[in-house]
Amino acid sequence: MSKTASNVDLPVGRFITFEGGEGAGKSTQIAILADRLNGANHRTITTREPGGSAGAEIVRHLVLSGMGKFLGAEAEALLFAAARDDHVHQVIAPALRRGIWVLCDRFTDSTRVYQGKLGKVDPALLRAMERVTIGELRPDLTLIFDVPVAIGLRRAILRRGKTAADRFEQENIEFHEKLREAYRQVAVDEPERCVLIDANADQETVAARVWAAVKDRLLLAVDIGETSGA
Ligand code: T5A
Repeated sequence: MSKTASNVDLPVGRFITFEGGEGAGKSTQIAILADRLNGANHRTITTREPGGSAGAEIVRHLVLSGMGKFLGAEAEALLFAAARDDHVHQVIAPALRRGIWVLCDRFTDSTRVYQGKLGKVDPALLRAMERVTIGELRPDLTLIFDVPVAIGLRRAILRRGKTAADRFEQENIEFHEKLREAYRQVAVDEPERCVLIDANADQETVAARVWAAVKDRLLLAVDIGETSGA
C-alpha cells in the first residue's frame, strides 16, 4: 500500500460516492444499495459528508447552521476540508483497507461544485486541499443524482418537515439551477468515474438504475451470483 501526502493507504475495498443537488434522493438510495450489496455478501458501511466521524460531525453542525458562510467561501471550503480529513483518516480509509465497501453521501465533488463552481473558490486551492485530505484516494464510482430543481427542493422540504432550511437549502432557485448544471458537467468531464442517474422517478425505479450502474462498473457476474446470461 502506498500513499503520498496524507498517509492514507490505497484502498482494497470499493468506494462509491453519491452526489447531486438538494433532495435528489441520495440518502434513500444509499440505504437501498447497502442492503443489496450486503445481500450479495459484500461488507458495507454507509457514511456522509460533511460528517461521518466524531470530529467531522462537529464541523457539520458549524457549516450547516450557516456560521461558516460569514467567514467567506474560502474559509467555508477549509471547514469542509477539515471535516473530510478527519472522516477519511478515521473512517473511510480504515474501512477500505479491511475490504469493506464504503458508500458515502457526498465527497470531493460537493466541494468542487458548491465551493468551487458556485462559491468561486480558486480550483488550485481546492486541489491543494484535496492533496492534503485525500492524497491518492479516489472514488471507484460516483453516482450523480439528477433531478429537476423544483422536485429536489420539494423533496428536501418534505424530508425536513418543520425544521429550518439549512445553509444551502436557503439559496435561491438560480443557485440550485447552476448547481444542477455543474453536476451534469462533472459527469460529462469524468465518464470513467461518474454515472449520471436520472433520479426523477419513484424510488424503486431509481434503485434499479443505481444497481445497474454498480453492476456494470464494479461487479462481475460471479460476484453477484448471476450467470453471464442473467
Ligand atoms: N456541502 C457538502 C458543501 O457545500 N460542500 C461539501 O464539500 C459537502 C460535503 C449537506 C450540505 O452541505 C453541502 C451540500 C449540502 O447542501 P445535507 O443535509 O447532508 O447537507 O443535505 P443533502 O446531502 O442535500 O441531503 P438531502 O437529504 O437534502 O438529500 P438526499 O439525501 O439527496 O435526499 P433523501 O434521500 O434524503 O430524500 C429526500 C426526501 O425525498 C424522498 C425521501 O423519502 C425524503 O423524504 N425521496 C423521494 N421521493 C420521491 N421519489 C423518489 N425517488 C425519492 N427519493 C427520496
